[in-house]
Parts: sequence; C-alpha cells; structure tokens
Amino acid sequence: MRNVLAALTAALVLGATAGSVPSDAANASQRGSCTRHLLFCEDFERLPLGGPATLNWGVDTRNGTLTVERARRGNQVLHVHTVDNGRAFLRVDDFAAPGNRFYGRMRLRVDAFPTAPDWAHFTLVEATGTGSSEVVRPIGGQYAPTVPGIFWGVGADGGPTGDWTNWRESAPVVEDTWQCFEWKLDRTDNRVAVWIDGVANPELTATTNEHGGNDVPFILPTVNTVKIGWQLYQGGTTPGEFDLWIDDIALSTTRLGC
Ligand SMILES: [Ca+2]
Repeated sequence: MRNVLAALTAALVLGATAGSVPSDAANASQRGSCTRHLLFCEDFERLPLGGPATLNWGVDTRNGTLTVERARRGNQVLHVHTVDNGRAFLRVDDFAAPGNRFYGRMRLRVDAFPTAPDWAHFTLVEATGTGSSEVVRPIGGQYAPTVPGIFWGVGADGGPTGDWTNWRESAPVVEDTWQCFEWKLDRTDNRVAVWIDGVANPELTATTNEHGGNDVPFILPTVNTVKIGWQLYQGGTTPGEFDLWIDDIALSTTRLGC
C-alpha cells in the first residue's frame, strides 16, 4: 500500500504541475523502475541525495555508510561503502510474502572484491524471519585461495545447517560492471535460486536436502526482514575498503526479470 500511495502521490504531483515541471524532473520520474505494485520497491529516484531519508526502509551499518548518489544520465543509485569487515545494509522491515514465496531483483556494480584474507566471505542479500533460525544469504560469495578466485554462492548461518557458503566456480564475480541479480525464496521445498543477468545458474541453488551445510534439513524462515548491501566477516581485508552501487531493488510475488 505504501508504494501504491507513493506512486499515486507522485502521479498527482506530476499531473498538477505538468506544465511547470522541468523536463529533467519529468524524465527522472518516468525512468524509475517502481511503476507497479510490488512487495517492496526502491529505485532511489525520489530520494534526496546524500544520507538516506525515507520511511520505506531502515539502515543497518557498522564501519559503513549508505549514500544516495547521482549516476550516469541523472539516474540515482545507492552507494554502499564499508571499511575492512564493516557492514552497510538497506533493511526492509515488516516484510511479508504470500505463502512465504518471493522473488528479488537488484542491479549491482562492485568496485573490487576481497583477495585477502583467505576465504574472505561477503554477503549482499540476507533474509531472516520466524519459524527457523536460518539466516539465509541468497546473494553472497567467498574468496577461494585454492582455485584461486572469487565466486558467488548461496549460503546461510545461525541455524541447524550451520555456517556455509556454497560458492561455485561456475559463478565467478565480475568487478566494476553493472549486473542484474535475481533470487527466489520458496517455502514449498525451502528452495533458494539465483539468476545473473537473466540467466539461471542451477548450481546457485539450495533446497531442503541439497545445500552446503550440516546434513540436516534446511528450513527457510517465514521471512519478515530482508537486508541488501554489503557485509564482510573477517578483518584485515585487501582492499581495505569496499564500494558498490545498487539500483532498481524490487521484491515481488512473481519474477520481474532484468
Ligand atoms: Ca535509480
């Protein structure tokens, strides 16, 4: 309802002042991706530049900052900055998906991923809730010195399956490039699935009995909180600071595509 009201308000404002709105502002309003009713949507187009000032989501940081910035062609994005093993997340509270089944989507550019310490582990999307203590991490990854390389992997922590990141060599990270990430969480078979730039990667999947943790069932929580941003868990990182830019975040009952 919040998004519907925001869209209605924006439409009314545009309609009332169409003759006097500068073309840049009108274009910015049309360019945003939050044009229909979704469980959650943030394209950063209607936020003031600088530190976040919105009632639609919260901020969870430690040694990190979130800043709304203007990117190319006036598009507004969220700049996530952290130092060493800090964190900076946009937090969606009071989330609820019908049947506890939902899709997520975001566009993402990461300046540089960690190459130290060995097994440096990072999370970009985390979902938590009730009924299961699993902290579900559909989008995250790890530096694997044995390959070597840095790879995406579905993971979890805090629950019976333990602390695991099922990184896959089929999903190497790409630095300094805008990519589209989609994920699905489905309570039906406790499935987590991931698409990168619209292409499914079946290896980036977890289900009740197929996951990277202890040999016990993986049970998704009834999700009420989704965090999107960056956290790295070990100190003494290379590089010493991390910068990424996120845009077009959406949580939806159906897959949105890129
Ligand atoms: Ca935007």
